[in-house]
Amino acid sequence: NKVERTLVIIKPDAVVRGLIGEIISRFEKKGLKIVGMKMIHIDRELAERHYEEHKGKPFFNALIDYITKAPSVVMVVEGRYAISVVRKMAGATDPKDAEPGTIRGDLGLDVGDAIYNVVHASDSPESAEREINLYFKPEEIFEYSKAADWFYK
Ligand code: YYY
Ligand code: MG
Repeated sequence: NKVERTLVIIKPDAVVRGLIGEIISRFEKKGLKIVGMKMIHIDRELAERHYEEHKGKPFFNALIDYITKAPSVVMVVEGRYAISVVRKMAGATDPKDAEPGTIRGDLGLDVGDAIYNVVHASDSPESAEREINLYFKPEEIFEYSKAADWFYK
């Protein structure tokens, strides 16, 4: 019964396509708790820090162009096994391979110079901690009860 926090980014392609509500709604319906959320236009410096593990790869520059092309919505999402659950909800990296039922499988297909795939989700406890700290100050993350919390206690 491990409660985790993970970083989700609703990427620029999803924002300009009007999919913010659809994506947030999936996490809410699953029973995950949004404990931090804001819209930001990610700049190149932040993008390069976020994706530092991919520096030097052929798609790196196109990936930075993509993620800085329009505003994003960044969220801290909390819940039981949230890191792996949200990765599963996101689906495979390339939307053409992502299963229907997943966010990428249902909402994406076209790509640009990089793989435009609607959302980012942290892939491990270490990256979740690093990425949450990259985008959020402690006072931007909230603790609150949801209506159904009492039921599980
Ligand atoms: O974690 P995830 O987003 O599913 O994929 P990563 O392998 O970490 O790659 C990060 C990001 O880079 C991916 O969401 C799209 C882009 N990308 C790409 O444009 N081309 C690739 N061949 C691989 C990844
Ligand atoms: Mg990744």
